[in-house]
Amino acid sequence: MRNPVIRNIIIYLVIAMLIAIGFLLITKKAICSPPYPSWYGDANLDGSTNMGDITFIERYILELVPVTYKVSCDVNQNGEVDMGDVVVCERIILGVQ
Ligand SMILES: [Ca+2]
Ligand SMILES: [Ca+2]
Repeated sequence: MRNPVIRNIIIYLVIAMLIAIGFLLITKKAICSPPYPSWYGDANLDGSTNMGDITFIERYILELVPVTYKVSCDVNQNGEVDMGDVVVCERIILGVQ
């Protein structure tokens, strides 16, 4: 990502979301729950869906992860990896639809 302004905005948004998620995780159980299949949201392919996957998707967006992970990072399966996939992953972790 070449534009430093956009990169900084993304970093600030990511930090804000991580703080919000951290707060919510204090009261919610961080597991993948139905109706999602067990692999759904497992961006880093370690067998579970958790905060590590959100970080992994964010690192993909910042081009810090090999492009070979595009399929697993495209959680909402719209063909692109963006903040929408982070939001879907957050919802999976929080158990909301
Ligand atoms: Ca995972
Ligand atoms: Ca997507």
